[in-house]
Amino acid sequence: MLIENVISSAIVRSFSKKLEQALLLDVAIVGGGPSSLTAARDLARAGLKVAVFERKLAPGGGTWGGGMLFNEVVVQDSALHILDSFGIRHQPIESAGGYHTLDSVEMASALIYGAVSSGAKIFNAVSVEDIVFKEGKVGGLVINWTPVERLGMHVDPLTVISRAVLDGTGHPSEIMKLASEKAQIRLNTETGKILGEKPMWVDSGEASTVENTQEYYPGLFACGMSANNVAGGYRMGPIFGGMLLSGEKVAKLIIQKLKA
Ligand code: 48H
Repeated sequence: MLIENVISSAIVRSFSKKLEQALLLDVAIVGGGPSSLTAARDLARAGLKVAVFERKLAPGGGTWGGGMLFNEVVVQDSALHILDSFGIRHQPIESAGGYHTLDSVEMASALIYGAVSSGAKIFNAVSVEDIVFKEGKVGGLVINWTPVERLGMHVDPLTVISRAVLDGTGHPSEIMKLASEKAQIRLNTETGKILGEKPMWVDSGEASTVENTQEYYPGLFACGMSANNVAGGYRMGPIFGGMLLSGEKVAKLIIQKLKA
């Protein structure tokens, strides 16, 4: 027995099994930010087969950096139950009733662990470069390694088939953009197109992030900043309650749809 060979073949075997099992999903999630990690955890807990495809090496999206690299974020009362369900600690802000600070590194790592330990699979360093759009339906994702994307290598992708696709790509709404511009889908917005994120207005942005979390085309959902960008909501800076509540809401909508 050569341990060098044992290690390498065990990794290849178990990764291949994990990826093969993720090629046919109930829910394919793009991006591992706070909203989609919350959704992934809730969807997996509901017994759905779910995987998150995250471009970066570390999932967590914009959580890690807090506000301007001060690694603390703020969450309001209405989302404390979600922090508590992940075991994330928080402290009240004395000067502002109803708001709390928390360590952004604790938050990112707890969200990731909560999603994975509930049964969601996370594929990091994987970029979603296209959608499957077949017979008028969004039916999955087209994936490739991030280094392949970054180096501009001409390497054909692989495909993931899913009953629902969730765009959790944050500010750029990458999947909704592909749907709107490349598949020429009419999205469920006022104009049928992406309306675009508005400037900072914290309370409006927090409320609209949750309101705008919905199915924008049969089988295609958006959460977090992606939903806000699609529906033209305001931004809110380093307050994260809306992201968590958006993830919680979209998981409920998807469960309702897939279990109907
Ligand atoms: C694979 C991709 C792809 C792709 C992007 O931005 P995120 O943290 O997502 P949200 O919406 O859950 O949280 C938003 C929050 O972090 C934030 O930015 C706030 C509150 N801003 C307020 C303000 O005023 O600025 O994470 C999205 C993730 C990232 O990790 C990307 O790397 C990943 O999606 N991603 N992964 N394939 N095509 N596109």
